[in-house]
Amino acid sequence: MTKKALITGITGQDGSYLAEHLLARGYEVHGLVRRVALEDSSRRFGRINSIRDQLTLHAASLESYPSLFHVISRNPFDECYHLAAQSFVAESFSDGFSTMNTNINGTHYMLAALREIRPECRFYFAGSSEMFGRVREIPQRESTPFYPRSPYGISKCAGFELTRNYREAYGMFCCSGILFNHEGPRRGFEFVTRKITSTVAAIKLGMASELRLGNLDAKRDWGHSADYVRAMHLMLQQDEPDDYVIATGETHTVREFCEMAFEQVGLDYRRYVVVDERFYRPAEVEILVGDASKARRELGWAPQYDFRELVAEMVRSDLEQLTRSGGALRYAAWPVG
Ligand code: G4F
Repeated sequence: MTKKALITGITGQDGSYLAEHLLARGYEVHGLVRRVALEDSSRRFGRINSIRDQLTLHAASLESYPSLFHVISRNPFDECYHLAAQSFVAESFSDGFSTMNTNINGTHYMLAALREIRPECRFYFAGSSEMFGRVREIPQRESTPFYPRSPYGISKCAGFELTRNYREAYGMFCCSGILFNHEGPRRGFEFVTRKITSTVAAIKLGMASELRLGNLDAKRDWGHSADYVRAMHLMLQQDEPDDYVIATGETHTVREFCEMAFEQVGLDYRRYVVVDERFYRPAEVEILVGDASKARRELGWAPQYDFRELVAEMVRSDLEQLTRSGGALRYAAWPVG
C-alpha cells in the first residue's frame, strides 16, 4: 500500500530534498505550509517547484493547534517528518521568544495532535548539534550531555525531550535525529556556508568586492543535506524508535570553508574576507564534530559527499544561478548574521 508522509517545513532545504527522496520511493507526499507561502508561491516554493504537481500541500500554522489537528484528522499519515522551525541561530538571539514559541510549542502541538488522532503515525523530530553547545566531549555522540548556547539550542533540547517523552509515556514511534550542520546549493543565504559561496560567486563575476563575516575560528562538522535526509527516512523504518547522531566526523573552521570556496574560483580568501563584529554571536558554539557510528551500524547510513565536494558543488551552483539571474539571486545583507 502507498505510504503517506507529512513533512512540515517542506519548502526548506531539507524538506525539499526529503520530499524528492520519498517520492522516489513511491510515497504520497504531503506538506504543511503557511498560508502566506501559498499566497506568494512563486517566491517561496523555489525549492519544490520541480515537484510541486506531485505534492499535496495543506495550509496550517505551527502556532495553531486547531490548524494542525484539522490536517492530521483528515489524512491517514503513516510517517510525519517535523522539520519546520525557526532555524537561524543568530535570529534566535534577536527574538528568542518567537523562536521558543515556534520551535517548542510547534513540536508539542504536532506530537499532541498525532497522539490524539494518529498515535500509530511514526514521528521524526529534527534535533540539532546546537544542543551540544559548549561541548562536554569530542566528538559528540548520543550520550554526550547537552549544554545549549542559544535560545535556538534550548528550544531544540526541549523538542528533543518532548519527542522522547511521547515515545516513553505513550509508546509512540518517535525518533530524533541529532543532525550536525548540513548544507547544499539550496541552503538559505543567511547561513554562513551559502553566504560565503554566493559572495564568492558574486566577487568572481565582478558584482561584489568583499565578504564580511564574524567568527572565522568556529568549527563545524559540515555535511550535505541530500545525505542527511536519507538518514531521517531510515530512522522511521527501524523496528524500534531511537535517537541518532548524523554527522560526517570531520570538522573545519569557517576560515577553511572560505579558503576552499575562494580556491574553487582561483582567488585567495585573505584579499576579500573582512571580519565584522556585527556578525559575532553573544555566545558561540566553538566546535562541533559528531560521531555517527550508531547510525552507521544500526541504520547502515553513511554520507556520500565529502567536504571538498560539498564546497565545490555550492560554489558551482551559485556561479550558475548568479549568471542566469543577472545578479538578482544572492546574499543580501542580513541584519544579524
Ligand atoms: O551557518 P551558521 O549560521 O550555522 P549554525 O549556527 O552552526 O547553525 C546551523 O547548524 C545547526 C546544526 O548544528 C542547525 F541546527 C541550525 O539550524 C543551523 O542550520 O553558522 C555557523 C558558524 C557559527 O559559528 C557562526 O558564528 O559560522 C559562524 N559565522 C561567522 N560569520 C557566521 C558568520 N555565521 C553566519 N550565519 N553569518 C556570518 O557572517
